Amino acid sequence: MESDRSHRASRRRFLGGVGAAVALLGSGRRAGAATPDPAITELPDWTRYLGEGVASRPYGRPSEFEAHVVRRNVAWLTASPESSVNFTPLHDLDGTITPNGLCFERHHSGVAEVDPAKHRLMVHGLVERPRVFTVADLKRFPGRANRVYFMECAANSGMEWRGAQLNGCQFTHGMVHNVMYTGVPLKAVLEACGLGPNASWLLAEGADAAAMTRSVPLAKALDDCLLAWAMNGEALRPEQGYPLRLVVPGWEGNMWIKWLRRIEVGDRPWHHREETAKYTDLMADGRARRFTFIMDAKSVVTNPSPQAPLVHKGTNLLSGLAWSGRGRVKRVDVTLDGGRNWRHARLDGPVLPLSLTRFYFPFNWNGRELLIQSRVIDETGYVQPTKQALRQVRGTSSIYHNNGIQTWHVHAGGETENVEIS
Ligand SMILES: Nc1nc2c(c(=O)[nH]1)N[C@H]1C(S)=C(S)[C@@H](COP(=O)(O)O)O[C@H]1N2
Ligand SMILES: [Mo]
Repeated sequence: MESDRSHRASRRRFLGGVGAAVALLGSGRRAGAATPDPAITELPDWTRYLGEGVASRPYGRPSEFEAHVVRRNVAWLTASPESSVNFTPLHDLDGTITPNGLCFERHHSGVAEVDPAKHRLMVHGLVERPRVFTVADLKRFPGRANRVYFMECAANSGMEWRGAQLNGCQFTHGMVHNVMYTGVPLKAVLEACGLGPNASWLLAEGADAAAMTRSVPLAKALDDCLLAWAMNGEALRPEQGYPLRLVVPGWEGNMWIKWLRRIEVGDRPWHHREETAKYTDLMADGRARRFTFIMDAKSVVTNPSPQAPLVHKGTNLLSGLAWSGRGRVKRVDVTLDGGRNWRHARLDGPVLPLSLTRFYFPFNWNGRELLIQSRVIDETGYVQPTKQALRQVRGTSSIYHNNGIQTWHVHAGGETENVEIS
């Protein structure tokens, strides 16, 4: 102890000397500066003292100065926190990958805390060899795959059908996340069970208290679905379905069954609750559209946005995210004047199919009002529609599949607001 303390004291003295030298240099460079910047002239504690050792954070966590970067929920949206949603803080993130602890959560009966030793996946129905797998069994399949996919709840932006409502892209667009999944192609597991001649649909069921089920066309299951046990290199989080989740690339989040425990193979869809009473789209004429599986192309400017207003006059970097359930993002256009002039944004980072794509657009801000929008075009040529165009086809009674163009109104002071222009 004693030697520790004297070591620290001498280190302090030594660094104090360096500090004085830095201060001299600083004032020498900026001759005449009235108030020297203490961030330059004074040595902070983190330079003066040793930091924590390597044994103090066995599982790392973000800096305490990032404590505001969290998932948030909107209390009045749902009747209970167990059947509810929180939102990814898109305005505080960059790149394309969502950190595991910030992936939005949508549960119908809360987070199931599943013991993997007691978890099984049963595959039965129209198969030649019904089988029960442990997660360890699935990890022995040779065709293991790593794929980056976005997952968007069909209800993302669902509160905006009747006009601009929530102030923040976290709340208007935060029911989306993008991670690298590790798992086994569902095709390999189904083939191991031997598909029956009439097999054409399957039912996936979760082990949570909701025992959520969705029908999935067999063609999709054989195309690119995964049974995933990992996200971004580590085990799935309980919130995301630990120990096993169904990955249905490009299709609505509701089909990505978490805590997956059962797959029944059949010859027709089941028409359960989640595909009749919920996750259907009520049209203007009172009829409902069923099985809107694919998430259409969508984009949003994440910065600036209501939670991340403009503060700097001069050069700024606009940033945002674009994605499409039909393939790759081909182009993103940005306007600062409510759609009079459109410019191409620069895509940066990997542009993967069925994955979030990052875009940037530098601009100069002189304090004037702006009406900012982004518009994505995917590789099929599909162009993200305006909200008015969407409503012409869909009416205003929908909840799901609102991929209309978002407008942010930057006021003269920089505050930024969710608005619509017509
Ligand atoms: N078992 C089960 N799976 C589920 C759900 C659920 O409540 N239970 N919610 C679904 C819905 S509606 C969505 S949008 C996604 C949310 O996944 P996330 O929590 O990883 O964001 O999971 C889907 N899978
Ligand atoms: Mo959802």
